[in-house]
Amino acid sequence: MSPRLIVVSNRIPTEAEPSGGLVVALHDCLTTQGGVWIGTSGTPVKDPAPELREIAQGAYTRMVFDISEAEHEGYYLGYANSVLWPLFHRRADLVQVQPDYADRYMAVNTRLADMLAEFAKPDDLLWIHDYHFLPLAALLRDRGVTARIGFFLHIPFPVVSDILALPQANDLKDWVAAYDVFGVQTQGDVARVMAHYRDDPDAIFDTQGRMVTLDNGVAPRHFPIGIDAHDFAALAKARADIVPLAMSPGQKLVLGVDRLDYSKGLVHRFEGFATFLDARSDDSPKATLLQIAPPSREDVDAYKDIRTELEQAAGMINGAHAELDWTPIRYIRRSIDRDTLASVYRRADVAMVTPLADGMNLVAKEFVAAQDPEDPGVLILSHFAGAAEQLTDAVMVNPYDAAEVGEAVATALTMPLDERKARHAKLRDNVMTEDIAWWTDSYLAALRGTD
Ligand code: GDG
Repeated sequence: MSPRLIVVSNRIPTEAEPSGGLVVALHDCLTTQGGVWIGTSGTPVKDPAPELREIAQGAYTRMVFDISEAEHEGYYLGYANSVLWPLFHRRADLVQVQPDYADRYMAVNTRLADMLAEFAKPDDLLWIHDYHFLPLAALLRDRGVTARIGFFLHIPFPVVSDILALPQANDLKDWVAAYDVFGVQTQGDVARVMAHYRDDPDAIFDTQGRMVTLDNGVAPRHFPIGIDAHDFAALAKARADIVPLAMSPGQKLVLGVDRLDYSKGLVHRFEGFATFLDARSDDSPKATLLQIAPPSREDVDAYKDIRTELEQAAGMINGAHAELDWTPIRYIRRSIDRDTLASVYRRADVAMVTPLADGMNLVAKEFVAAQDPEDPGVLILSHFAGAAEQLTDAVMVNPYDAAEVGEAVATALTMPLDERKARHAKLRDNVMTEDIAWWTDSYLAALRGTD
């Protein structure tokens, strides 16, 4: 019998049939091998009980724990999303340092560690997800837990110089080193983790001076996350024509799909698209950038600013370039359902995935999977998306360089079919092979120590 798997993530799916790549993948592996999925209950309460509460049982069990209003502010909105998120996305300028943020973050992690220490058995496998729970293994080891504990960081690991802006910069090393597997998205992330330990007397180096393991014999490893590519390709094909897009014949569709987040580079993207518009001649194709941007974390100040900035940029660009039959930027600030999204991906001629920093970016992979291999669209991809390590046949751009982004749009819109097919075939091959099942299998093999 395989060991029981305990997955911990801030949010857990509440419906019996979850949707979304990662959630589905974890659901599938828990369903197959049984286990427990633990997360916060979602609604802050006055007086959180120090116990895990079972909310559903089936092929696996779902358990939640409560957090207080003050913890929601300090742990979730504060330390996780106003300290760690900006810092790890190279925006130290947006970090808000307040003493109670770190205290509340530690309070939530400590309470969870107490509950897990009581709950976990020595032969369980614990798989902790993301920046909300970085200290968990260190806290569990303090409580005598000997089970194997793995961590996966969905967002980029920061550069050493930025880590100094972290209120608990000294603790981060111990937090990382307490895991049996410290998983990150890319080789670049592995190098940044390693760099953090360069002066650590206990780190072990190879003959070329490269660090190979942390002091507990564990090395960070990269596991680039994938999508459920076969299913998504089938969905996009089946749904190709379900949505009327209100485009005139000959108009081209350029697509952006991102949570409304400053790390996604949306304002830079609009500016890049504007340089394409500035340079186009009357007979160039009329292209519309359709940006789908569901709001997120609206209680955090930095997210309010980005919304205003983006709306101003879209208004100015449309004011300058729109014609009676053509709106160059269409911006939808809400979520659309997955079938509709698949249909829009399928019909887009170009996707702009131009984050300033991104752990992986699943939109790039979804676009590739959704395209028709016989007449594929073109992916424009930022060097700073984790996906850039795998999707090297995209048109690569520096998202800070508006002129380069504008030229990439022009190149993508006029790319000959042969080149589009050749690039897409290689991209598709990667997305189909290194999919979400490959990712969960490789991570779990490492966590079991059987790889
Ligand atoms: C974090 C890391 C890493 C977006 N708008 C709609 C919608 N979406 C879906 C997309 C995609 C997902 O949301 C976004 O995933 P990303 O990977 O692009 O970005 P994050 O949310 O920031 O995720 C990231 C990821 O974790 C996994 O490790 O890749 O780097 O930041 O699936 O399709 N879905 C629907 N309607 C929308 O309007 N239905």
